[in-house]
Amino acid sequence: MAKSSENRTQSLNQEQIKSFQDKGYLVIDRIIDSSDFDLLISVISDVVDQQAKHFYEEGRISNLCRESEFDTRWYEILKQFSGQNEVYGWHTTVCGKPLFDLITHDAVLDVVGSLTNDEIQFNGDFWVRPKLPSEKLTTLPWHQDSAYMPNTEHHTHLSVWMPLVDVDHENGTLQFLPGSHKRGLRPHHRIEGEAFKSPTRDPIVGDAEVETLEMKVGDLVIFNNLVFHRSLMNQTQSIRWSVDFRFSQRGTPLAGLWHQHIACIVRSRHSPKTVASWSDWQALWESSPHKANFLW
Ligand SMILES: O=C(O)CCC(=O)C(=O)O
Repeated sequence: MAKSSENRTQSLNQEQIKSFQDKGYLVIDRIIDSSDFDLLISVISDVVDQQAKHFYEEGRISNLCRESEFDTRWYEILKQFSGQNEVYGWHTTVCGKPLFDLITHDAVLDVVGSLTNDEIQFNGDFWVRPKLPSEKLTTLPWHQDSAYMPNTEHHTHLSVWMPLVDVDHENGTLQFLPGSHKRGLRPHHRIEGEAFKSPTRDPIVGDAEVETLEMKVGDLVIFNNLVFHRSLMNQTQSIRWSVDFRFSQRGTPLAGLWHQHIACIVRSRHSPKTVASWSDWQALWESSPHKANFLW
Protein backbone atom coordinates (compact mmCIF):
# COMPACT_ATOMS: atom_id res chain seq x y z
CA MET A 1 0.00 0.00 0.00
CA ALA A 2 1.28 3.46 -0.78
CA LYS A 3 1.60 5.15 2.53
CA SER A 4 0.49 8.68 1.95
CA SER A 5 3.33 11.18 1.89
CA GLU A 6 1.02 13.57 3.74
CA ASN A 7 1.04 11.37 6.83
CA ARG A 8 2.82 13.01 9.70
CA THR A 9 4.79 9.89 10.55
CA GLN A 10 6.69 10.72 13.68
CA SER A 11 7.74 9.40 17.02
CA LEU A 12 5.97 10.53 20.15
CA ASN A 13 7.50 13.48 21.98
CA GLN A 14 8.35 13.41 25.68
CA GLU A 15 5.11 15.13 26.63
CA GLN A 16 3.06 12.52 24.77
CA ILE A 17 5.05 9.67 26.31
CA LYS A 18 4.52 11.12 29.78
CA SER A 19 0.82 11.56 29.13
CA PHE A 20 0.61 7.93 27.98
CA GLN A 21 2.43 6.78 31.10
CA ASP A 22 0.22 8.87 33.39
CA LYS A 23 -3.12 8.10 31.81
CA GLY A 24 -2.52 4.64 30.30
CA TYR A 25 -3.67 5.79 26.88
CA LEU A 26 -2.97 8.50 24.34
CA VAL A 27 -5.01 9.89 21.48
CA ILE A 28 -3.14 11.20 18.45
CA ASP A 29 -5.05 13.30 15.97
CA ARG A 30 -4.80 13.07 12.19
CA ILE A 31 -1.87 10.68 12.15
CA ILE A 32 -3.03 8.64 9.17
CA ASP A 33 -4.41 9.92 5.91
CA SER A 34 -8.02 8.78 5.64
CA SER A 35 -7.30 7.42 2.15
CA ASP A 36 -4.96 4.87 3.75
CA PHE A 37 -8.08 3.08 5.01
CA ASP A 38 -9.59 2.78 1.53
CA LEU A 39 -8.29 -0.72 0.77
CA LEU A 40 -9.41 -2.15 4.10
CA ILE A 41 -12.81 -0.49 3.70
CA SER A 42 -13.01 -2.06 0.28
CA VAL A 43 -12.27 -5.51 1.78
CA ILE A 44 -14.98 -4.98 4.41
CA SER A 45 -17.43 -3.76 1.76
CA ASP A 46 -16.78 -6.91 -0.28
CA VAL A 47 -17.62 -9.07 2.76
CA VAL A 48 -20.84 -7.11 3.23
CA ASP A 49 -21.63 -7.56 -0.45
CA GLN A 50 -21.05 -11.33 -0.35
CA GLN A 51 -23.22 -11.65 2.75
CA ALA A 52 -25.96 -9.59 1.12
CA LYS A 53 -25.95 -11.88 -1.93
CA HIS A 54 -26.06 -14.92 0.34
CA PHE A 55 -29.07 -13.57 2.29
CA TYR A 56 -30.75 -12.61 -0.97
CA GLU A 57 -30.32 -16.09 -2.42
CA GLU A 58 -31.74 -17.56 0.79
CA GLY A 59 -34.75 -15.28 0.42
CA ARG A 60 -34.07 -13.45 3.65
CA ILE A 61 -33.71 -10.03 2.07
CA SER A 62 -35.27 -8.44 -0.99
CA ASN A 63 -32.99 -5.42 -1.25
CA LEU A 64 -29.22 -5.72 -1.62
CA CYS A 65 -28.88 -2.04 -0.59
CA ARG A 66 -26.17 -1.54 -3.21
CA GLU A 67 -26.57 2.24 -3.09
CA SER A 68 -26.12 2.46 0.68
CA GLU A 69 -23.07 4.00 2.30
CA PHE A 70 -20.34 2.09 4.12
CA ASP A 71 -21.64 3.25 7.49
CA THR A 72 -25.22 2.03 6.92
CA ARG A 73 -25.29 -0.84 4.41
CA TRP A 74 -24.58 -3.77 6.75
CA TYR A 75 -27.27 -2.53 9.15
CA GLU A 76 -29.81 -1.99 6.37
CA ILE A 77 -29.20 -5.53 5.14
CA LEU A 78 -29.60 -7.11 8.58
CA LYS A 79 -32.63 -5.02 9.48
CA GLN A 80 -34.62 -6.64 6.67
CA PHE A 81 -34.84 -9.89 8.60
CA SER A 82 -34.16 -8.59 12.14
CA GLY A 83 -30.66 -10.05 11.79
CA GLN A 84 -27.76 -9.19 14.06
CA ASN A 85 -24.02 -9.49 14.14
CA GLU A 86 -23.14 -13.10 14.95
CA VAL A 87 -19.80 -12.02 16.37
CA TYR A 88 -18.47 -8.95 18.15
CA GLY A 89 -15.62 -8.55 15.69
CA TRP A 90 -14.66 -9.64 12.19
CA HIS A 91 -11.40 -11.50 11.84
CA THR A 92 -10.86 -14.14 9.14
CA THR A 93 -13.07 -12.38 6.62
CA VAL A 94 -11.01 -9.18 6.72
CA CYS A 95 -7.57 -10.74 6.95
CA GLY A 96 -5.38 -9.78 4.00
CA LYS A 97 -2.69 -7.46 2.76
CA PRO A 98 -4.70 -4.24 3.29
CA LEU A 99 -5.04 -5.16 6.97
CA PHE A 100 -1.36 -6.11 7.28
CA ASP A 101 -0.42 -2.81 5.62
CA LEU A 102 -2.32 -0.93 8.30
CA ILE A 103 -0.81 -3.00 11.11
CA THR A 104 2.64 -2.15 9.74
CA HIS A 105 1.80 1.41 8.68
CA ASP A 106 4.80 3.66 9.38
CA ALA A 107 2.71 6.07 11.43
CA VAL A 108 1.34 3.25 13.60
CA LEU A 109 4.78 1.73 14.12
CA ASP A 110 6.33 5.12 14.89
CA VAL A 111 3.85 5.53 17.74
CA VAL A 112 4.21 1.95 19.01
CA GLY A 113 7.99 2.12 18.54
CA SER A 114 8.19 5.19 20.79
CA LEU A 115 6.92 3.01 23.63
CA THR A 116 8.83 -0.19 22.80
CA ASN A 117 12.31 1.03 21.98
CA ASP A 118 11.47 0.52 18.30
CA GLU A 119 11.59 -3.28 18.78
CA ILE A 120 8.04 -4.24 17.97
CA GLN A 121 6.17 -7.49 17.82
CA PHE A 122 2.64 -7.59 16.50
CA ASN A 123 1.03 -10.03 18.89
CA GLY A 124 -1.35 -11.49 16.31
CA ASP A 125 -4.56 -9.98 17.62
CA PHE A 126 -6.70 -7.90 15.25
CA TRP A 127 -10.38 -7.05 14.83
CA VAL A 128 -12.63 -5.06 12.59
CA ARG A 129 -15.69 -4.10 14.63
CA PRO A 130 -19.08 -3.25 13.17
CA LYS A 131 -20.99 -1.76 16.09
CA LEU A 132 -24.64 -1.73 15.04
CA PRO A 133 -27.25 0.67 16.39
CA SER A 134 -28.49 -0.32 19.89
CA GLU A 135 -26.45 -3.52 19.82
CA LYS A 136 -25.54 -5.16 23.13
CA LEU A 137 -23.02 -7.66 21.75
CA THR A 138 -20.57 -4.95 20.66
CA THR A 139 -21.09 -2.72 23.69
CA LEU A 140 -18.25 -3.67 26.00
CA PRO A 141 -18.35 -3.14 29.78
CA TRP A 142 -15.54 -1.50 31.74
CA HIS A 143 -12.59 -3.84 31.47
CA GLN A 144 -8.82 -4.12 31.42
CA ASP A 145 -7.55 -6.01 28.39
CA SER A 146 -5.42 -8.27 30.57
CA ALA A 147 -8.64 -9.61 32.08
CA TYR A 148 -9.31 -11.10 28.63
CA MET A 149 -5.69 -12.06 27.84
CA PRO A 150 -4.30 -14.61 30.31
CA ASN A 151 -0.86 -14.00 31.87
CA THR A 152 -0.28 -10.63 30.27
CA GLU A 153 -0.62 -8.37 33.29
CA HIS A 154 3.09 -8.28 34.16
CA HIS A 155 4.13 -6.94 30.75
CA THR A 156 3.00 -4.04 28.65
CA HIS A 157 0.75 -4.91 25.73
CA LEU A 158 -0.39 -2.06 23.53
CA SER A 159 -3.67 -1.78 21.66
CA VAL A 160 -3.97 0.53 18.69
CA TRP A 161 -7.60 1.42 17.97
CA MET A 162 -8.66 3.46 14.95
CA PRO A 163 -12.14 4.49 13.91
CA LEU A 164 -13.21 3.90 10.31
CA VAL A 165 -15.97 6.48 10.79
CA ASP A 166 -15.92 9.55 13.04
CA VAL A 167 -16.85 8.57 16.60
CA ASP A 168 -18.37 10.37 19.55
CA HIS A 169 -20.61 9.82 22.57
CA GLU A 170 -23.60 9.09 20.35
CA ASN A 171 -22.29 6.34 18.09
CA GLY A 172 -20.46 4.12 20.54
CA THR A 173 -17.03 5.58 21.10
CA LEU A 174 -14.58 4.39 23.78
CA GLN A 175 -14.38 5.78 27.29
CA PHE A 176 -11.28 5.60 29.50
CA LEU A 177 -10.52 5.97 33.19
CA PRO A 178 -7.25 7.93 33.15
CA GLY A 179 -4.57 6.49 35.43
CA SER A 180 -6.57 3.37 36.27
CA HIS A 181 -3.72 1.15 35.03
CA LYS A 182 -1.66 2.12 38.07
CA ARG A 183 -3.70 -0.09 40.38
CA GLY A 184 -2.80 -3.27 38.51
CA LEU A 185 -5.14 -5.97 37.25
CA ARG A 186 -8.45 -6.06 39.14
CA PRO A 187 -10.60 -9.19 39.40
CA HIS A 188 -13.14 -9.68 36.62
CA HIS A 189 -15.95 -12.20 36.45
CA ARG A 190 -18.41 -13.54 33.96
CA ILE A 191 -22.03 -12.49 34.32
CA GLU A 192 -24.71 -14.81 32.99
CA GLY A 193 -25.90 -13.68 29.58
CA GLU A 194 -23.01 -11.25 29.06
CA ALA A 195 -20.45 -11.84 26.32
CA PHE A 196 -17.60 -10.09 28.13
CA LYS A 197 -16.27 -10.37 31.65
CA SER A 198 -16.86 -7.37 33.92
CA PRO A 199 -14.86 -6.14 36.92
CA THR A 200 -16.17 -7.53 40.20
CA ARG A 201 -16.04 -4.03 41.68
CA ASP A 202 -16.98 -0.80 39.94
CA PRO A 203 -13.67 0.68 38.75
CA ILE A 204 -14.98 4.23 39.18
CA VAL A 205 -13.75 5.28 42.58
CA GLY A 206 -15.28 8.46 44.05
CA ASP A 207 -15.46 11.23 41.50
CA ALA A 208 -12.89 9.64 39.19
CA GLU A 209 -12.64 11.31 35.81
CA VAL A 210 -14.02 9.49 32.77
CA GLU A 211 -12.82 10.58 29.35
CA THR A 212 -15.10 10.04 26.38
CA LEU A 213 -13.13 10.03 23.15
CA GLU A 214 -14.23 12.03 20.15
CA MET A 215 -12.20 10.90 17.18
CA LYS A 216 -12.12 11.46 13.44
CA VAL A 217 -11.04 8.97 10.80
CA GLY A 218 -7.24 9.21 10.74
CA ASP A 219 -6.95 9.61 14.54
CA LEU A 220 -5.58 6.80 16.67
CA VAL A 221 -5.76 5.86 20.34
CA ILE A 222 -3.08 3.67 21.87
CA PHE A 223 -3.70 2.13 25.28
CA ASN A 224 -2.12 -0.36 27.60
CA ASN A 225 -3.46 -3.67 28.86
CA LEU A 226 -4.26 -2.41 32.36
CA VAL A 227 -6.16 0.81 31.75
CA PHE A 228 -9.91 0.53 32.29
CA HIS A 229 -11.97 1.33 29.23
CA ARG A 230 -15.34 0.46 27.78
CA SER A 231 -17.25 1.02 24.58
CA LEU A 232 -20.62 2.74 24.65
CA MET A 233 -23.90 1.73 23.05
CA ASN A 234 -24.35 3.06 19.53
CA GLN A 235 -27.37 5.34 19.75
CA THR A 236 -27.40 6.43 16.11
CA GLN A 237 -28.83 4.76 13.03
CA SER A 238 -25.45 4.12 11.41
CA ILE A 239 -22.64 1.67 12.08
CA ARG A 240 -19.59 2.51 14.15
CA TRP A 241 -16.83 0.72 12.25
CA SER A 242 -13.37 0.49 13.78
CA VAL A 243 -10.19 -1.56 13.55
CA ASP A 244 -7.78 -2.51 16.31
CA PHE A 245 -4.57 -4.51 16.73
CA ARG A 246 -2.16 -5.33 19.54
CA PHE A 247 1.59 -5.04 19.93
CA SER A 248 4.29 -5.46 22.52
CA GLN A 249 8.03 -5.03 22.79
CA ARG A 250 9.97 -7.76 21.01
CA GLY A 251 10.56 -10.66 23.41
CA THR A 252 7.45 -10.04 25.52
CA PRO A 253 5.98 -13.49 26.28
CA LEU A 254 2.88 -14.35 24.26
CA ALA A 255 2.45 -17.95 25.44
CA GLY A 256 -1.17 -18.73 26.13
CA LEU A 257 -2.58 -16.06 23.84
CA TRP A 258 -4.83 -17.70 21.28
CA HIS A 259 -3.32 -15.60 18.49
CA GLN A 260 0.35 -16.23 19.30
CA HIS A 261 0.71 -18.38 16.15
CA ILE A 262 0.30 -15.32 13.97
CA ALA A 263 2.53 -13.01 15.99
CA CYS A 264 5.55 -11.61 14.16
CA ILE A 265 8.23 -8.95 14.37
CA VAL A 266 7.15 -5.82 12.53
CA ARG A 267 10.00 -3.45 13.36
CA SER A 268 13.48 -4.04 14.73
CA ARG A 269 16.54 -1.86 14.60
CA HIS A 270 18.68 -4.60 16.16
CA SER A 271 17.60 -7.46 13.89
CA PRO A 272 16.01 -5.93 10.81
CA LYS A 273 16.21 -9.26 8.98
CA THR A 274 13.66 -10.75 11.38
CA VAL A 275 10.98 -8.28 10.34
CA ALA A 276 8.09 -10.13 8.70
CA SER A 277 6.97 -9.24 5.20
CA TRP A 278 3.41 -9.66 4.04
CA SER A 279 4.26 -13.06 2.51
CA ASP A 280 5.92 -14.19 5.76
CA TRP A 281 2.81 -13.24 7.68
CA GLN A 282 0.53 -14.78 5.10
CA ALA A 283 2.41 -18.08 5.49
CA LEU A 284 1.94 -17.90 9.29
CA TRP A 285 -1.73 -17.20 8.80
CA GLU A 286 -2.20 -20.06 6.33
CA SER A 287 -0.65 -22.59 8.69
CA SER A 288 -2.37 -21.28 11.83
CA PRO A 289 -5.56 -22.73 13.33
CA HIS A 290 -7.28 -19.37 12.88
CA LYS A 291 -8.54 -19.74 9.38
CA ALA A 292 -10.51 -22.83 10.28
CA ASN A 293 -11.64 -21.72 13.74
CA PHE A 294 -13.20 -18.37 12.97
CA LEU A 295 -16.44 -18.15 11.04
CA TRP A 296 -15.90 -14.44 10.57
O1 LIG B 1 -14.05 -1.36 19.74
C1 LIG B 1 -14.71 -1.50 20.75
O2 LIG B 1 -15.89 -1.19 20.82
C2 LIG B 1 -14.10 -2.08 21.99
C3 LIG B 1 -12.63 -2.19 21.93
C4 LIG B 1 -12.04 -2.62 23.21
O3 LIG B 1 -12.59 -2.51 24.25
C5 LIG B 1 -10.72 -3.21 23.17
O4 LIG B 1 -10.12 -3.30 22.08
O5 LIG B 1 -10.23 -3.62 24.23
